[in-house]
Parts: sequence; C-alpha cells; structure tokens
Amino acid sequence: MERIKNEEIRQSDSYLKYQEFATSIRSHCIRMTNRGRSGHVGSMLSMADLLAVLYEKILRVKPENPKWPERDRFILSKGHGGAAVYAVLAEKGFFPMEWLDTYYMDNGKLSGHISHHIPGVEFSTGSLGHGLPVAAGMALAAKQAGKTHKIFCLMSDGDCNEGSTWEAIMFAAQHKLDNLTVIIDYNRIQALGKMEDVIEMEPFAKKLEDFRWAVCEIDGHNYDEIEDVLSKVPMIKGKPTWILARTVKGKCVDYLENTVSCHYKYIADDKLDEAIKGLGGQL
Ligand SMILES: Cc1ncc(C[n+]2csc(CCOP(=O)(O)OP(=O)(O)O)c2C)c(N)n1
Repeated sequence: MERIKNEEIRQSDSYLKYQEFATSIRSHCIRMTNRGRSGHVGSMLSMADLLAVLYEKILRVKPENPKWPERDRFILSKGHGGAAVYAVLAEKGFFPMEWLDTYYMDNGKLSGHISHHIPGVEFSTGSLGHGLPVAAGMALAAKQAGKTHKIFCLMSDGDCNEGSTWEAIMFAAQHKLDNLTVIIDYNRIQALGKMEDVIEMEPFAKKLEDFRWAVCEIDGHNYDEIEDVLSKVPMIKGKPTWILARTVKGKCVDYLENTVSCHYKYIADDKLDEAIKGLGGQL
C-alpha cells in the first residue's frame, strides 16, 4: 500500500481555490440543513474537501450538458450526505442556486437523500451498499464499449458493512476495472457508534490489497494529497483503485467534530452564525 507523505508533495497552486470551494460547500450544507430542519450535517462536512477537488480538478463533466456521453461518472454511495453534492452542482451551474433553499422541504426540488432526478446526479442512493455495485457495472460497460471515461464512487465506511459492496469489490478486481476509483470517506463514525464498536474493518487497506485492488491511504482534508492521488488513477494498470481518505466527521464545526451525535443533525438557529463564521465563510 502506498502512503502519501505530505512533506513529499509541494502545496498545489490550486490549494486556495479548493479551500474556498470547500468552505462554500460546508456553508451551503449548514444553511440547507438549518432551513430544512433536518439532514446529516456531520456526514456532509466530512466529505466537503474530497468533493471540492473532484469537481474543481478531476471530473470531466459539463454543467450545460449533464448527460454528455463522454463524461466521467460520479456516484455518491453515502446518499444521506447528498446535500453536499447538491451544493457542488448548484455552484457549478448544473441547476439554479435557489433550488438549494428547498432542500428537505415539502414539495421542494431537493430530497434529503440524493436523487437522479436532479441534473448532474447519476444515481439515487440512500440505502447503504448500492453505490459500488452500480459503479462497477458502469465501469464494465465503459470497458466493453471501448470508452475512456472514468468512474468515481465516493463511499462511507458504513457502506463497507454491506454484502453488496464486497460482491462488487470482487467483481471489479475480477474484471480488471482500472477505470474505477473508490474513495472512502473514512471518518470511522457511523449512525449510532464508532467503527470499533459497530464493525471494525482494520486492517482495511490490507483487506483491499488481498482483494486485488490498488490501495492508497491519504489525509482526506489535505488538498494536495487528494489532488495528487486522484490525478494519477489508475494507480496500477489492470486494477481498480481504492483510496482510503482519513476524515473527521463534522469537520470545521468545532463542537461537532468527531462526535457520534453529529450524524443526523442540523445546526439550530442560535448556533448558525457561529458555525458559518467558524468556517471563515460569509454570513
Ligand atoms: C442498508 C442501510 N442500513 C441502514 C441505514 C441507516 N443509516 C443511514 S446512514 C448510516 C451509517 C452512517 O455512517 P457511514 O455510512 O459511515 O457514513 P458517514 O455519515 O459517517 O460518512 C446508517 C446505518 C441505511 N441508510 N442503509
């Protein structure tokens, strides 16, 4: 397994751009869940930096033509955090920004869990363990059709408690799907407990290597590490890539960070200003 060391990589020119984008994603998520009075805010904050690099630099997509046949495919398997992807898609111009105001509301445009009825979303998820089987199918279809686009699947550690995920892991290795990249938002906290108390997956990286994937471990909040590895996939020709991105659930809101209780939560009115200010974002 490759462990990228921070000091080996120079700080990317895009660092500030990523930081600004991630801050705006977090800020949208805090506001959306506050307005909707519901949502999985800790989960969204956890993956914001990964999404910022993916959508700023890595994914070849066209907001003005979301179904462009040559586009890279991105699937969010942890569909409960879908508001973070909605925020990204609105910022990138896939749909009007005002839609964000209707998140989790009756008759609103944006549902609590991610939906493929929204431009830029490939697949609806919410039941854990569904993202990777679909992503693996897309990767095989692309190979068979001789296409060069890539498939990216952002998953949670909770996704890896599901049998369907492990079937897809074996399937992808068997078919040598090196056009497939999984990123695990490895915050080690699930709905009601920490991984060590629910289902421990360590040694996680070794398991995936044994399942014939190319594996890499990074800091999932370090833009340079994220950019570096995502720019180089596939890491090994003929193998799917598994990126174990260590993250902090609730990242950037002090009192939420690394707590189990931040999973299914919104930030209430009396904490809203403080939370947004803490991000360094605009009120
Ligand atoms: C098959 C299935 N079982 C249970 C749930 C309920 N549930 C929602 S999120 C979650 C776990 C959250 O932890 P994790 O998946 O690691 O995501 P995180 O928010 O920490 O990134 C669970 C058990 C579900 N969505 N799907």
